[in-house]
Amino acid sequence: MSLQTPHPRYRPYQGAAAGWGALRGVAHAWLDSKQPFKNLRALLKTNQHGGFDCPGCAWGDSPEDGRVKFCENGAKAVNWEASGRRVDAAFFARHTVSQLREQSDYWLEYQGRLTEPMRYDAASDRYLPIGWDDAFALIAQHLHALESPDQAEFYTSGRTSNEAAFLYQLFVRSLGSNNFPDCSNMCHEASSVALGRAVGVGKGSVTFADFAEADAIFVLGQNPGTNHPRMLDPLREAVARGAQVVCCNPLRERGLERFQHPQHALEMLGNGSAPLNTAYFRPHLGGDLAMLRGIAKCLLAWERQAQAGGGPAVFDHAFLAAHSIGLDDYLQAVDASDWGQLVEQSGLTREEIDQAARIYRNAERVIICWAMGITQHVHSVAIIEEIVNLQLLRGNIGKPGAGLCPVRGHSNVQGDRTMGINDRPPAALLDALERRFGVAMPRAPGHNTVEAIEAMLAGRSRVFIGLGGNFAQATPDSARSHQALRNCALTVQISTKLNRSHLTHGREALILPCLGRTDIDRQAGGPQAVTVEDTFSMIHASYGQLEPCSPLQRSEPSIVAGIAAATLGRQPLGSRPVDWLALVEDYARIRELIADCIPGFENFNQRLQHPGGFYLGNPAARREWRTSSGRAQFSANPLPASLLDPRAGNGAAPDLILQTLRSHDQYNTTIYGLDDRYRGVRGQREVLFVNAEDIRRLGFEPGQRVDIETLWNDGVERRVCGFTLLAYDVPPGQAAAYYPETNPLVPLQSHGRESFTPTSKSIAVRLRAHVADARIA
Ligand SMILES: Nc1nc2c(c(=O)[nH]1)N[C@H]1C(S)=C(S)[C@@H](COP(=O)(O)OP(=O)(O)OC[C@H]3O[C@@H](n4cnc5c(=O)[nH]c(N)nc54)[C@H](O)[C@@H]3O)O[C@H]1N2
Ligand SMILES: Nc1nc2c(c(=O)[nH]1)N[C@H]1C(S)=C(S)[C@@H](COP(=O)(O)OP(=O)(O)OC[C@H]3O[C@@H](n4cnc5c(=O)[nH]c(N)nc54)[C@H](O)[C@@H]3O)O[C@H]1N2
Ligand SMILES: [Mo]
Repeated sequence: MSLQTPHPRYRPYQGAAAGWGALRGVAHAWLDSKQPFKNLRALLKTNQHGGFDCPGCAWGDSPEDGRVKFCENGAKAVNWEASGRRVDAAFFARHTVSQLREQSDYWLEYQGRLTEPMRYDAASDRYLPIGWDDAFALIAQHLHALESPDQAEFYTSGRTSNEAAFLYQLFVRSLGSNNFPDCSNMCHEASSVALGRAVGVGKGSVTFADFAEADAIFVLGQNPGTNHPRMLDPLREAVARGAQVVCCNPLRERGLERFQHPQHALEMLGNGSAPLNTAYFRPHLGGDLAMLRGIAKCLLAWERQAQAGGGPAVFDHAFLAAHSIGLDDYLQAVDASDWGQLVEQSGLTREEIDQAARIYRNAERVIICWAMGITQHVHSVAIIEEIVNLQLLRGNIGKPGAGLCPVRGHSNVQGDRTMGINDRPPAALLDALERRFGVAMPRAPGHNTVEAIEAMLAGRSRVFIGLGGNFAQATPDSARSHQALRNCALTVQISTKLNRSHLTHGREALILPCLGRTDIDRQAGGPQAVTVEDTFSMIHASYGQLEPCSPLQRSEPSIVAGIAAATLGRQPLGSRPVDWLALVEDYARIRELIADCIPGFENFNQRLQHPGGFYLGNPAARREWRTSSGRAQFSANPLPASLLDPRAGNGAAPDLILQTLRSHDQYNTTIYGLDDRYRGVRGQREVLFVNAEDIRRLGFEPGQRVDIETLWNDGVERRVCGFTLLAYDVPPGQAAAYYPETNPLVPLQSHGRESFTPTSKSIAVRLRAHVADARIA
């Protein structure tokens, strides 16, 4: 357990990414779990056939390969879930909720696994035990008391299995609502919107195998060394066979620069670590649209030269003619984007853009990967449409070794959307559900995360149910999202570990403890598997390996079924009734329903038996375009007038533009420790990364403590206090700090156009000296 120190210790990291530091990280997480021997056996089953899917990230693996498949941060996730510590009734008897609220997020989760259902008791300000049936009855009573089912919010976090997610959406839609705020709204929603419109499917078009065939891989706005460590493997292999890996990131992320394979012991003993990138560009926050447009402008110029001089074409004309629409309008937009603006907005020089364009042109097959550095801006949908535009010009979609790769976060966030966790469900899904169950499904759009917070704040929604996650801390504008939860008549959190969402509750509140991915899930029909979908649309089964730490924990599907049965009765649905409780006796029964309703899941139970699972397929990867025009669509977006929302800054020039990101020692709101190894920070998370010149320009000194305030036009004060200024290699005008500590700074209304994703990577801020000032010793 790393201890909080009053001042952060900073020493630049000299080692490679992964390597010995990673091995130490694994050993520490493992020993700290309090049940190392049990967990070692579990670890070896991570991502193996017959084992469980790693509850870490959504990166996929080669289905054929039998190697050890866990990484440092996957091992942390497993050991964190499989903790030997317990948060039981005795724990809650010792602490009032007000006392628990004083503790850090780190401390709360560190206390261990939740073991039995608890109900908040206002008189004693404590959580007291409650039986499962009474808990379900309380939820049913609150849901029945609503005038409309749209007065409740049904949140999902992306660890939820396909089986639980399918039952959950069926239950909520049977009640009559599409209110499905989910973590995806804060994550890859812009990818879903942009890809859905441009190529017909809101998912990536590549599979794991494509990485071995790519000539160039662009990695935009992503820190895989920390957040998708298994992705470094194919990247390194690509460099080794002479392919180009091009990184675009304002920060020099260690994991993108140099890398040692943690599973190759011999390499680790040597000192050599392979350079991973072959080119590294550092754009402005939100500058990627201008950079990509600049690359397209170079390609267009070369294409015109080729046409004039009879050289080989730069564009893939056969592909463009057969598959695309909107090229002329797009090329006009490219012509209209002038170099002065492209250079200024991208933060790159004309020469750098030119270099990126040459790499792009020289590659026959290009994969573009991206994550939160791309999706959490105001104009994220336009950035991702520009990724598609670029790929279309050279036919880089739907051929081996090329394509679109939004790298998903949570291990089943993509599967949850496939199962219908969607506030704007496609009509085809609702039609299929109606056909299968003979009951009318709600057609009006439901609430996404931002709209759910607004509805609870305004008192329009009065019940909140969270299927996993940590709504209070993951959402923007913490003061307002906390108030939103407190406004509710009932908040219910289905969770594995204690977090702030349990302590920021409605007038009545329930904590329902559930099994995690690593736990053996026994139902009447025997031990059950659940299924998940990775970022490459591979569906596979996950079997828990560890004995649950309490007989009172229940699985997510059985909790959802319990709520549904209590609310709707045992046989609720239209002409083809569903017996919720019978369904969870054997999850194969749930999968039969999924097979009946969700395209691509025919013979689900049989196909699941295949080692490594099965590929759901993606029409765009076959060059079938399920768009409004039946073709892949160019988008002719003008460059944004500003990289920020016009309301940001509120007329004043911001001191800095802040991005909020993850340290190496956290999983979203779950804080494993207070160190960020690759960035060289130890013992503290309340640090602000700024370059030394900006620190001086603003009249401060490195090591000084500051308060950070948001500039936004609604007159509301948003501030976090006492952050230590760390002189760091950040481009001028930018700053970085950790999520979730800085979530109070993100205005609820500051979200992506069309995506509603909070702009967690571009917040206009001003710094003030912290009153009780102190310096790094
Ligand atoms: N260990 C671990 N694994 C995780 C998670 C975790 O918290 N811990 N979280 C999971 C989840 S849910 C997700 S969504 C993913 C998140 O994975 P990432 O997207 O890698 O997560 P962030 O830490 O938000 O990193 C964003 C990166 O984008 C860069 N960036 C920021 N703004 C811009 C920009 O405008 N342009 C460019 N080009 N780059 C920019 C930042 O410098 C940073 O390197 O990871 C998943 N995996
Ligand atoms: N400022 C800022 N805010 C952000 C982001 C950012 O980059 N910057 N990133 C956004 C992104 S990409 C995401 S995905 C969201 C994440 O938002 P969430 O998914 O809501 O948050 P997590 O921190 O992943 O949730 C952690 C909690 O989930 C519970 N849990 C863990 N495993 C299980 C399980 O198997 N079942 C159940 N039922 N519960 C479980 C535990 O109780 C744990 O406390 O945050 C978003 N918020
Ligand atoms: Mo995410």
